[in-house]
Amino acid sequence: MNVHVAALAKSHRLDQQTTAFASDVIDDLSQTPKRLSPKYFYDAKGSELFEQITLLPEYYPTRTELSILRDQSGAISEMVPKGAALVEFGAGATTKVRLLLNECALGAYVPVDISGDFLQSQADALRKDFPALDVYPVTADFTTSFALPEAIGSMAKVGFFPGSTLGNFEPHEACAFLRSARDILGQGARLVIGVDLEKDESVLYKAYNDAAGVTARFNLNILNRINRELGGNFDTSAFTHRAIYNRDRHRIEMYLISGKAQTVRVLGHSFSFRPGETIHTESSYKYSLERFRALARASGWALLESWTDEASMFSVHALVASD
Ligand code: AVI
Repeated sequence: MNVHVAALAKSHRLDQQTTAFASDVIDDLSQTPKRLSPKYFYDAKGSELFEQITLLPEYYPTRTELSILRDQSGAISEMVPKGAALVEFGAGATTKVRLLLNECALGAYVPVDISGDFLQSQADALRKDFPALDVYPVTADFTTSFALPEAIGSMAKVGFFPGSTLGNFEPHEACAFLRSARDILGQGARLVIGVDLEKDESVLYKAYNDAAGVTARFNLNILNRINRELGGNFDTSAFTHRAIYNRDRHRIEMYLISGKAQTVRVLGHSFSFRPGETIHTESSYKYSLERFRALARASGWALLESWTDEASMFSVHALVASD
């Protein structure tokens, strides 16, 4: 963090998380081209908008992954040793993990998420519906190293990373995450992971440019969040959402585009925009089965099995830590 942001954080009495947000926003808007990190989409409003995205007719990933987990729950549960602890990286809606909890004889469930309050409410709901299951929530940024609860020390470990969140990491970050997950879970661990697949560009385009404009509101909300939490003065009506598919890099790229020449202030910093200038807010990588398997291999994991839906829109993989 630069000295200036540290001083500002002190004078504005910002907490630790908001200070990190401020520091990243000021650094990222100072870059050419400008960017913002997609991890800041998910405040309460952004999480609500994301839940709405998952229900959109054009947004196929969530319902397709759910159908694979439902159809293959028997085969997936065979990859999960009896009495194992299931460690979920990031805790969203519990719909997906419930499919595994119904099928696998788990020893414990360990959801890991940065948002402690949300985590506790999800853990409480699961305890109510699965009274025999030990739930040990861990409040941590799952992209960094964290300690597993002592209570699961002797249990076999299985990681769970659904939703193709891996696709929002740059390839080097995806590799670092998979290596870190392997270190955290330990020798002999397994990992069940959801990965979105490359497909017809028009299907991808529509999934990120939905007719109802929910993805646009989700994208623009990051500017509202900067206004709310950092006292920024973005005029959100002067920016528009755009998502394109970059075929060479196998990724959807989301941008916010300035509709005019304007200057925006955030915590005493000024950022000037030209008409048409972009802020790159998210990449969503789409993998072929081969490219994902190569990434897993290079990150310390061997493939046990892969499952896809009939149209090969989405994939779920069971991996085992290689020695
Ligand atoms: C969370 N993540 C996997 C979503 C995706 O598809 O990359 C985020 C998202 N962005 C726009 N729509 C959905």
